Amino acid sequence: MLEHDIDVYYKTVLDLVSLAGKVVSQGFSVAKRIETKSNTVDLVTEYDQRIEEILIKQLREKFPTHKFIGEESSAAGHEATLTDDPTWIIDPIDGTTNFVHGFPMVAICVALAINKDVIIAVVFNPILDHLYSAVRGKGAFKNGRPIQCSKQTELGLSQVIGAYGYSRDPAVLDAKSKNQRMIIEKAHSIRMMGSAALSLCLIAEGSCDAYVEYGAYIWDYAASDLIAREAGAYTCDPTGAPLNLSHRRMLCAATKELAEQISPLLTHIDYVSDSKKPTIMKRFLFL
Ligand code: 2AM
Ligand code: CA
Ligand code: CA
Ligand code: CA
Repeated sequence: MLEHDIDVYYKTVLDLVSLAGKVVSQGFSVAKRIETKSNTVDLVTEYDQRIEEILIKQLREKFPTHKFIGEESSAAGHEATLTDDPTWIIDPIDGTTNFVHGFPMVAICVALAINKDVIIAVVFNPILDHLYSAVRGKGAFKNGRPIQCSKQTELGLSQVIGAYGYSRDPAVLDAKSKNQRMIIEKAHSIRMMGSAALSLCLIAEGSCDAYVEYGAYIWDYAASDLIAREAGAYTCDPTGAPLNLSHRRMLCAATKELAEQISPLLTHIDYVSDSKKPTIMKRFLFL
C-alpha cells in the first residue's frame, strides 16, 4: 500500500465526515422520526440511515472496488464478514439513544481496514466539535493535536467506563450489573457515556482509564480501537485473549497492568458460540 494512497483515503474521509457532521448537528435539536430495531430500546432515526447512505455513496464513487460494512445497511443488524479487501466500516451515529434524547455524546465513526487491519480511523462528535483520528503507526489526534492515554496501572485509582447496551435479557443484565459491582468495589468511579466509540476516545485522551462492554459491534469499535491504541492504550478481549473486533466484546485500559486487574473480576458474555442467545460464562483468569 503506497503512503500516497493512505493520504488520499485519510483526506477523503476527513472531508466526508465533516460534511456528515453538519447533518448530525442539524438533526440533533429538531424532532425526528424514531423507529425501533431488535427491541423497544434499540432505536434508529432517519438521520442514522441518511448519514450512512451519504458516506457509503460518496466513498463508493471515489473507491469503487472497496467494500463496506455499515450498521444500518447490514442485514438485520448483523455485521457482514470482514475480508482482506479494503473495507470501510461505518457507524453513522454512535450513541443513537443520546442523539434521540439530546445528550451530546454522539459520534460518526469511520474506519478503513485492509487485510483485516484497521489503518485509518475517524470518530467525530459534531455537537462538541471533537474530531478524533488516527492512521496506524502515526499516533492519535484530537482536533489535530496529539493525544495520549493515562499511565494508570492501579484499578483502585481508576475512573472506569461501563455500559448497559440494548439487551434487556435478565441474564445479560445480571452479568453486566455484577461486572459494574465488581469494578466499583475497587475503582474511583464508573461512568456511562452511551457511546462505545467516544468511551474509547475518552481513554485515548486520558480522561478515563478503562472501559469494558459486551454486545457492541465491529462498527462501534473499529475506528475507536485504533485511536485508543495509537494513544498508547491496551485493548483486548475481556478474557485477556487478543481482541477480535467481530466478537462483540471489548476491554480497553490505559495499561496492560490495569487490564490484568479488571479481567479476572468479570463475568463474560459470549455472543459467538450461539448467535441467537448470548451465553453467560464463568469467570476465568487473564490468559
Ligand atoms: P449505537 O448508538 O450505534 O447503537 C450504548 O451502550 C453503546 O453501545 C452505543 O455506542 C451503541 O451504539 C452500542 N451498542 C450497539 N448495540 C449494542 C448492543 N447490543 N449491546 C451493547 N452496546 C451496543
Ligand atoms: Ca454504535
Ligand atoms: Ca449507530
Ligand atoms: Ca444502533
